[in-house]
Amino acid sequence: MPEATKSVWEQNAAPRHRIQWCPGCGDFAVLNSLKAALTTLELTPTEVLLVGGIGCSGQIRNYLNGNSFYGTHGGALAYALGAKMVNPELTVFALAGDGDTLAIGIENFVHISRRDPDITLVIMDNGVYGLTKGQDSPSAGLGHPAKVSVEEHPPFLDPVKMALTCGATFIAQSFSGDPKHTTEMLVEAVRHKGFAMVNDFSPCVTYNKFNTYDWFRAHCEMVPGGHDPSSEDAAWELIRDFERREKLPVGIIFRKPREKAPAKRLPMWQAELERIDLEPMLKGLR
Ligand SMILES: Cc1ncc(C[n+]2csc(CCOP(=O)(O)OP(=O)(O)O)c2C)c(N)n1
Ligand code: SF4
Repeated sequence: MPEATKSVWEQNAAPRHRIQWCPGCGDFAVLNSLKAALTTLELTPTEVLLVGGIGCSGQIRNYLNGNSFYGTHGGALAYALGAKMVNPELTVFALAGDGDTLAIGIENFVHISRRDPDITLVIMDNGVYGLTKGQDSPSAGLGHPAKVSVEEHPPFLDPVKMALTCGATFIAQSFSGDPKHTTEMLVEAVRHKGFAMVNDFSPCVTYNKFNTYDWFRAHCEMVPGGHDPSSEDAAWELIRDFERREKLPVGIIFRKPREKAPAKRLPMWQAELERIDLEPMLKGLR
């Protein structure tokens, strides 16, 4: 099974999805890390749903085998939640940009963090709106706004602080320049039973000339070995310590067991779904 799974994830999805990212985009490494994580987890494409955001990052689901869904900008988490509620057996990913998650989709991010469903969110955080040609996103400057923009800029919105404030139970960061570590974070995120966020720093080489690979290498620092991710106080202390030192923590910042009961399909939907004949829909896919 692992070998079969490996070969299926290593292939790119259908050839009609020619990769459109700019050479050097950080999203390539996230794609490879996702493939490696899905292989490690021994998941088959039919067990997985990849919900893409709208943006360069959201294209990632076009390049992977597996069920996938493309909705409206900002909606990835809402669609992911809906799918998980209907089919709790699915391993559901929302794969989106920082603009998608922290601007137009911010309400979904807040309330998914509160509800804590068993979904993995991967943010490809490049500090800009890549697809629409490089406007500032809420994570512009990634903590250093004054240096990145000629205009006065509101403070950086930190997805880690947002997720922790709103009740998410797994919060990690990674850097696509270290794909092995990104893979580890993705595996841990999927294994977590609850809402898991991995904020991956994924450079936009075309429009963000400030947060470059070298900039991330200089600013990302591993969460120290002695950190206790199960303690919310320790997570806040870690965040403040990194902020003071103008560094970005990569690793697991917070992880605590989910307190809510595992999701079950509502009986109403169970009855509804049992009545539906899936055969005609599946015919074209066989
Ligand atoms: C409702 C709506 N508003 C705006 C847009 C235009 N739009 C498309 S992608 C995008 C932002 C992309 O930035 P981000 O989510 O950070 O992803 P990236 O391209 O950087 O990976 C915007 C504003 C849209 N498609 N739909
Ligand atoms: S514009 Fe930026 S985010 Fe989009 S593909 Fe190119 S490098 Fe990647």
